[in-house]
Amino acid sequence: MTKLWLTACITAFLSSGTLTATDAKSPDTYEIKLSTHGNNIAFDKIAMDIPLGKKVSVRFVNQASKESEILHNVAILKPGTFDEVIKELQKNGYDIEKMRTHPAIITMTKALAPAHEETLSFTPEKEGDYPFICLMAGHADMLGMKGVFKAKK
Ligand SMILES: [Cu+2]
Repeated sequence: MTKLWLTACITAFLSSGTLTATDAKSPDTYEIKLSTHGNNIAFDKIAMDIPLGKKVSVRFVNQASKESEILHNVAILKPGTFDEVIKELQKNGYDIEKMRTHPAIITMTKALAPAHEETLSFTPEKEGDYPFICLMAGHADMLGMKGVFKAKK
């Protein structure tokens, strides 16, 4: 009898656990649209507040004109790592794909041609300023193509 009751309890516990896990897979996603500022070597937004501990989805569109042929990307960095990322990028001759495995880079798009887009997502687990930068040669370091996501409770 006790055994049966226990089994029922465990089954109930397991199925409720499964339900919770399923629910946790579809939390509200905080959506952000980011683009270039037309043909300028700049993003259309410089600073944005984002919720802590929630999935943030960033849709980035290169809005430069087709004739401009300007490539852009977006890399989202761990707080406080801007200088080290730029140093490494300059050291490797602006090979942006080599940066993909850099420990300071949370996620990044590929180099995108005009009118192309890519969506990234990440979940800021710690309060702080998460820089987002364009890794193309000179864009972030010389022309200031960068901004910051401010993760707050
Ligand atoms: Cu750029």
